[in-house]
Amino acid sequence: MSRTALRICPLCEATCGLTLTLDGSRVTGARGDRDDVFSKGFICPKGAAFPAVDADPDRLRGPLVRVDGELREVSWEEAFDAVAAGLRPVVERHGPHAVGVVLGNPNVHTVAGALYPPLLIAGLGTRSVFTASTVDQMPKHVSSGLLFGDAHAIPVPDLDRTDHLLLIGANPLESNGSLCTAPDFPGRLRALRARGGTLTVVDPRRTRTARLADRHVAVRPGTDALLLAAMASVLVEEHLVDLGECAPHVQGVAELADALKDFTPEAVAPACDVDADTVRVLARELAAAPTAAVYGRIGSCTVPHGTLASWLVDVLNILTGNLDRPGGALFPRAATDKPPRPAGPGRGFALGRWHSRVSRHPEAKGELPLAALAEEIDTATDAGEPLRALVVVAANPVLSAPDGDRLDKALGSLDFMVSVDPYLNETSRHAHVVLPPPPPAQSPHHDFAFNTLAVRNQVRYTRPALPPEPGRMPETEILARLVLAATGRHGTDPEAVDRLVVHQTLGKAVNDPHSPVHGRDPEELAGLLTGRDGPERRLDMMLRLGPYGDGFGADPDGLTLDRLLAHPHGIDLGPLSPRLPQPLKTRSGRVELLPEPIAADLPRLRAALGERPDGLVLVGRRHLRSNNSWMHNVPALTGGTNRCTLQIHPDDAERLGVRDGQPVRVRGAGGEVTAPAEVTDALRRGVVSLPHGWGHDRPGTRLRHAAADPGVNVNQLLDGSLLDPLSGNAVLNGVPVEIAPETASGPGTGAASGAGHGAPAGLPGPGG
Ligand SMILES: Nc1nc2c(c(=O)[nH]1)N[C@H]1C(S)=C(S)[C@@H](COP(=O)(O)OP(=O)(O)OC[C@H]3O[C@@H](n4cnc5c(=O)[nH]c(N)nc54)[C@H](O)[C@@H]3O)O[C@H]1N2
Ligand SMILES: Nc1nc2c(c(=O)[nH]1)N[C@H]1C(S)=C(S)[C@@H](COP(=O)(O)OP(=O)(O)OC[C@H]3O[C@@H](n4cnc5c(=O)[nH]c(N)nc54)[C@H](O)[C@@H]3O)O[C@H]1N2
Ligand code: SF4
Ligand SMILES: [Mo]
Repeated sequence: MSRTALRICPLCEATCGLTLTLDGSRVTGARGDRDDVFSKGFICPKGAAFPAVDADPDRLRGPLVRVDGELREVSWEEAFDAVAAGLRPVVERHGPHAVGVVLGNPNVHTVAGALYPPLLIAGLGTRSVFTASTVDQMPKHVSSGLLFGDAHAIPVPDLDRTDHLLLIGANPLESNGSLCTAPDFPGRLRALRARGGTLTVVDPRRTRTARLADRHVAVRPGTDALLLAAMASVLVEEHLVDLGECAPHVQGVAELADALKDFTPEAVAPACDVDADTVRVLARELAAAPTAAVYGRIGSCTVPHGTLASWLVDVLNILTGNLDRPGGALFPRAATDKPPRPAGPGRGFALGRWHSRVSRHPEAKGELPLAALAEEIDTATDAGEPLRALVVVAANPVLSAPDGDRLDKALGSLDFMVSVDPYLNETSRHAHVVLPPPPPAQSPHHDFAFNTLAVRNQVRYTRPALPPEPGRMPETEILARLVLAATGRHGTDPEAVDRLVVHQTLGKAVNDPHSPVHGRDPEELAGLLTGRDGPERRLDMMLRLGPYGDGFGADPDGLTLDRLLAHPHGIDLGPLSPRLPQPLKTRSGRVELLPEPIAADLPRLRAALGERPDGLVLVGRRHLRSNNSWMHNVPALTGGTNRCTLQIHPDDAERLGVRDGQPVRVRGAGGEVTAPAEVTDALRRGVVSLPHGWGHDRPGTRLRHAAADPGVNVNQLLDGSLLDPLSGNAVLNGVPVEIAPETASGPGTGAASGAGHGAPAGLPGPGG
């Protein structure tokens, strides 16, 4: 007998509502939920493949523990015994910083990933925290931290109402959007054009998004900060600055104007390879549009001036009066946001409160660069102990971070490593204990992270569509037990973790004069929480204390978990609305337009004015039916155009003697890979492109389909030394490479074969 269940899709940031068809304990189909308040029936090919992703036979079914070098299936109890026995001695002998915590992207797509990793980090007391943020959006956090005093206050383009969208280094037709949660992003872009709005895309590739645009600017990779700085300087020079309603909340306009005056269109044109007239037009169009939003993503973040480019995106929004106004870029208000606090000066945002041990990289948002993980394990210094143990949750840095070969070796040298991961992959194969979460249909879903980045305020929650299979443990419980095992409380009831959080949160709330529960008894409030388990009670608490909450009775019409459960397709909370000055937490209580660390980084940007390297540079790309490193094992999502090829412009191909389909060797500072050429004029000259997340040819993994067509790891071309200095974000785009057609004697003969896992002669090897 088949039945249906609702499930929010966890496979990308668009958070579409799915209607799953279930047969017994299997998911047999997925379609878009037409009644979903936000996604209204939209689904993409990945969402449609949810049943195959969920049922992948290579997903691990139970925990594994390494015994005599071999991973063996054990009971959950034995697995957590092994975690406690592996981690505690490291903490006791070498201190908490010797245990690293590595968090990957899917943590923002799970309830468990939102609720427990902060407790793990705080409980361990480690400063050795590395996440996918530093190969992704850390520059945006740093820029928001400095501008607004809150690293999480990220303005989101008002896609549905804007008249003009300037999109930089993003390809939402393939990625479905990022730091801008918008189910059916492609449809929303078409609607923008249909209502007479304009779309400009800045991207070195003529992407599917660029093809939809009114204007495509094929900028030279890595130079967006220059382009945006020149646009800002045009606004100043041509008296087009108009802060609008946000003027009273902004300081530093004159200082900013002065700091940017060297970045004229003529000065940046040679470096950006965008003519000065175009830069002027881009600035004038932005200023002239009734409303406009500038939005930057991966291509503006994972570059040498990522923080400056991210800052300039918002600078342009501010200078044109588009920050915090409908049709511009606004701060969403999620149902689980912290209770609103009164506007006024805050604590500000500090950078570099500590540093990495080896290269002295400053922390940002409590994190060290993922690109420095390998050296923090494999290099001894006087500045403290190297990492001896790792807790890895939902991360595959061997493929997603620079120089996977070096990290691969380093992981193999750890005293202890535990991975919470459904797969035995390039990273988890090194673990001493692997704790596999259930597949998504057996897990609950709420978008703690993405609702704070959504183009419309709304709230949705889906309970597990299927009960856990025998032998499964919910990921929330896995992580709660992991917190206990890592912090010397192994064996305690995992619900105690949630009880403690509830106790502490309510204790704080009742003491806060601005809280609706001020003066009440926390134990009484805790008793009012509903939900069938600890994580649900925590969600109930967050909803009730949040900006739309019932305040535990203070507002009887307010939000509670019960109320949310009564709305299985979600509750719409309205369009984004102006919120300034409430979100500001800077010391001044205002938007600080030219923060000191930014000003101090501008000379580096000025130096880039003169740079114009003439070699080839590499950029990445995403494919609609893929997701970073972990979806190449699903046959329905691979093949066709989703292939690990080196795209190259026909003129470059001809000059270098490269034919379409021929294997080419690509060399970078970190190593060399060989991939088949795909000659296409969708790239600008001088730029080649390889997708990331491939390279599934290491031994000891259990990814049978992926291993059959492994592709190559683009991040092997990087040595981990190129970072955006303010954020510690890895430079993944605009990286210099050399390429040559494969010769018969060269390594790797088959299509997309790896070049072996050592660095080739003449290039620095691991550790060098
Ligand atoms: N060259 C280059 N490199 C890049 C990028 C790029 O554009 N170019 N992009 C970067 C970006 S934006 C990101 S976010 C990173 C991603 O980097 P990572 O987060 O390291 O990589 P993912 O491939 O997302 O893999 C995450 C891991 O989570 C596991 N997983 C999947 N579902 C779950 C789950 O429900 N629970 C748990 N516990 N685990 C799960 C998968 O098996 C996989 O091992 O890669 C970065 N690397
Ligand atoms: N299908 C699919 N969807 C995904 C993912 C996936 O792997 N596959 N990953 C998810 C994740 S973790 C993230 S973070 C998001 C990312 O979401 P997006 O940022 O939209 O991702 P990309 O498709 O990589 O788009 C980045 C674009 O930047 C361009 N670019 C490269 N260098 C430069 C540069 O220097 N300047 C400019 N202006 N452009 C440049 C590239 O050509 C590319 O088109 O996607 C998410 N969604
Ligand atoms: S767009 Fe993203 S969230 Fe929506 S169905 Fe596709 S993968 Fe899932
Ligand atoms: Mo990402």
